[in-house]
Amino acid sequence: MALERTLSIIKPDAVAKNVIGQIYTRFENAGLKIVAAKFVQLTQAEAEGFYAVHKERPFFKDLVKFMISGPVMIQALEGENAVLKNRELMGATNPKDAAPGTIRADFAESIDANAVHGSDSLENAAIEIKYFFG
Ligand code: RTP
Ligand code: MG
Repeated sequence: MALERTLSIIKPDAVAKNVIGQIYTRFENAGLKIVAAKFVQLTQAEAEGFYAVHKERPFFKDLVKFMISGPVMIQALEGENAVLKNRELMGATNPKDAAPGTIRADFAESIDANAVHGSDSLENAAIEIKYFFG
């Protein structure tokens, strides 16, 4: 087991639904510690830069538009196997495919408004934490 850090974003839909606390409780119950956090309105440039890996994908424009549609809560989570553990808590990208009891199954509406982001690898986690927290 390895102590890892991962980047998590509570997206505008979940912030608007007032479920930041419920999502934080899931992190805490899974042994993930919040070691940095900020509540921000992303600019278009920040959202485009963050999701740059997807810039050629057909959904890129809608994804950026959604991510700047309201404030987001950004946090770095630390714990044993934090990257995978957070992805398990989140559930599948499309909430229709997300396992019962996952964040996306319980709080997300659609593949676009899907409540949370989580780093998908340890390497990307380091890049994403640096992107938002320096
Ligand atoms: P995220 O990066 O936000 O944690 O989500 P993810 O790893 O589960 O999914 P990813 O493939 O990285 O896609 C990033 C976000 O783009 C939107 N998306 N839309 N319409 C589509 O086919 C589609 N595919 C992806 C989702 O909102 C996804 O969270
Ligand atoms: Mg992703």
